[in-house]
Amino acid sequence: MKLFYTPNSPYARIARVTALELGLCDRIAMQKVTVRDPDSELLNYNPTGKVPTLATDDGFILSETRIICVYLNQLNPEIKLVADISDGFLQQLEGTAGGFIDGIAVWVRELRRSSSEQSSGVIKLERSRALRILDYFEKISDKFDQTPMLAHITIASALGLESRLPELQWRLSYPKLAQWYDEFSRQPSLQATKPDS
Ligand SMILES: N[C@@H](CCC(=O)N[C@@H](CS)C(=O)NCC(=O)O)C(=O)O
Repeated sequence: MKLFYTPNSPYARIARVTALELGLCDRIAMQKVTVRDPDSELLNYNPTGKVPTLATDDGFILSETRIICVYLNQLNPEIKLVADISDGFLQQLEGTAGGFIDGIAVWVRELRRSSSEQSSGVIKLERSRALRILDYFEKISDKFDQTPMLAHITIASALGLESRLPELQWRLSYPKLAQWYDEFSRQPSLQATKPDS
């Protein structure tokens, strides 16, 4: 198997942490690639050009972080990393975490555009979405634990974008979440996949 990634992609980070937590790294070749690049090697495999991409041993090319994590989890089903269908709370959290990272990623991308191309409407929308979700996470943070479930990994990967999103300034307003995040981030799989600041 081959996992295509970029070192700073929060989505690829989720797949990389998942592979580490499931103990699958000796079965997966990690292939660093470029994105948004017409010469990227990834385009020979996946027309979406997005990371993470997983090339499976049986010849399939998987896109989308959750699909990749579900695939990886079934290779080591003894660890339950993806929310089980019977666990309503974790499914809910996984979905909200997915909406959180999607919104933050849009916000970061918008800020990377030149200021004349940026949309203040998009930035305002994503800022309020992120704050709403952070309010919710703070309220339920006593239900978070340090188990590396997909929901937790997704939230941590999204919050890991803080270095590229100084406007977010979330730590003081969300102290319980910050405490959970700082402890969760100390785990070796999170440390090994830390984005460049
Ligand atoms: N919905 C996708 C999002 C993945 C994604 O957007 N990845 C970014 C890197 S963070 C990417 O590959 N961007 C390349 C591009 O936009 O062409 C997933 O869940 O995997």
